[in-house]
Amino acid sequence: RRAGRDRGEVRDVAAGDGRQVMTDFPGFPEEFAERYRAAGYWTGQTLGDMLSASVAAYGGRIAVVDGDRRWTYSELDFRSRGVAEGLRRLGIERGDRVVLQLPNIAEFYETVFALFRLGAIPVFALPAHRYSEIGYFCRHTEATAYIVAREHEGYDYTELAEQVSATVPALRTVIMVGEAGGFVPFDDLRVPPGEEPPAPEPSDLAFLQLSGGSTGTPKLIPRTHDDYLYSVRESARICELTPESVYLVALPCAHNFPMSSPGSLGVFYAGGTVVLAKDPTPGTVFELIERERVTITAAVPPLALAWLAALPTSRDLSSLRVLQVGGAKFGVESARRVRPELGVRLQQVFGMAEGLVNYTRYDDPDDIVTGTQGRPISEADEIRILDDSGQEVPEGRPGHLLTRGPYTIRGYYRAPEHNEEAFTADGFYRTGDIVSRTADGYLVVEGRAKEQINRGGEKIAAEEVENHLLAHESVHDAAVVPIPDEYLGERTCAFVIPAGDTKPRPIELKRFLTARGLAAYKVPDLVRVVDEFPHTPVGKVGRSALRRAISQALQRKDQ
Ligand code: OOB
Repeated sequence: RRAGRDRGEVRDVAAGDGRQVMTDFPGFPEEFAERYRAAGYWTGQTLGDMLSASVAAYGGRIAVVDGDRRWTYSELDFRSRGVAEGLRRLGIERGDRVVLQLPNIAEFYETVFALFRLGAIPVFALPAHRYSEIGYFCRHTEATAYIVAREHEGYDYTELAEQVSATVPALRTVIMVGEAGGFVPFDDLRVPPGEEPPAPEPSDLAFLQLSGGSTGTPKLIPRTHDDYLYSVRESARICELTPESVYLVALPCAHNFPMSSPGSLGVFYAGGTVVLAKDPTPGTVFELIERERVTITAAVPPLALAWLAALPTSRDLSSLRVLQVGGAKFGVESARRVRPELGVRLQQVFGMAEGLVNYTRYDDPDDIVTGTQGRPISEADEIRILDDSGQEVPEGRPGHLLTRGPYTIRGYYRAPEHNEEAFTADGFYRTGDIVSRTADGYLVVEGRAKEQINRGGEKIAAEEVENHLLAHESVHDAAVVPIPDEYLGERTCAFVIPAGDTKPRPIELKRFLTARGLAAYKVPDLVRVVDEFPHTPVGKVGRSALRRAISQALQRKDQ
């Protein structure tokens, strides 16, 4: 093994020439790693080992359903070993980063396990991402390959793939699922399995997950086999997954929630079945619940509300036991509707790709299930709730949530400066969430301190959008803030100060952002051109004043 680099701890930028040695990301300090191993949280397995164990125990059972395709555990495993060999033949090796942008199709799992077996590092992009995001992920991780599907929801990814391959020098290979044009067809990877590649270390970096972020550039989250598997196993236990469980992936499969809370990986660990929904509309979802006898699924709040709004249905939903809701705050009024209207148990999930995940438990009383966002997975999850001056707040009072634990990262990937701010010296992650804690240790999300918009579970970093707006010649300054929205929880409003006498038109700015390759969900819903921004006493842009101004203006309009 190539020590250091594979562990993701030290990147071998030659020292000696006076340059600083660069670290990919801060790993868990040895003292903590030892403690987590001794406590049995980290078991020394890799995600590939996890699949192997399930193949041994449940080989003939169905692991994945995608339309008419039904793969058993043995078949998924065999296929992923073949794809691993196909990738190896293309020169993809251990430690290589591979940007993966696939919709909810079975190839996603085939590829992810192939990469895990090779010890190559998937970078999980979302289908909604465009050149601005994908180009950045490829460059920032020095990815050697990009794997994408030709088409999804009416969008043809060819041009995006061409643009990425033309502008990212380190990228050697673009692999396309479906009609591949000039790219490597995914089917070419499907060769007989080769010799078993040397297994990655459990403490190695397993993949890079995306952060919602609050900064100008998206941050990448380095998760190891050891830490992620712990959260997967515990999530499967808390959610009582068994080989009989049938989990419907309605959210984008690469997101942390449907991947590991307990998500598809929790199901693979437990020997159950993962069913992929190509879109999350009630029509598609209800049909799949009936046809596949789905027992559990996960939604963001607006999706859960859309499903409730589509009731009653002629579809038989009686197999469904649990609806998980998370990713954004699910209001108590909405939460109370789930059991009576859908006839299933609600589970609230408050998680983050950086680590910490909270669940309400199945045996919790109704007021906890509807009124809180759950409690941490592990007794080893350390929670601090602090006021602005860094003091612990009394029970029940809101404060900044900080956390540290056996599956929470100690720093982002290749972001040393940002890590200084986002983590305390003793390794706590500053989540940017404002929460309060009940006497029983349940967390209630009260708000947010980070400059982020949570648009129905989709996270938008204000600064990232502002930077794109500032690139427009008629924009002197920009501030992007959330505005309340009945359905999405929040939408985005961009305030802009014009650079000269010509006021930029909102539609023109939106088109400009789209043309710059910004994902559509990040394009502001509203654009307001103003002469100046309010300022706080310390001279920062008065974001809360802007939020108030736009909310009041919209309310006036509604009346
Ligand atoms: C999940 O992960 P991310 O990384 O997309 O976003 C994390 C952020 C949290 O810091 C919080 O601001 C917000 O999303 N959030 C919630 C929430 N769940 C997440 N805010 C209020 N109520 C909730 N239930 O979103 C994620 C990852 C794993 C499981 C579930 C969600």
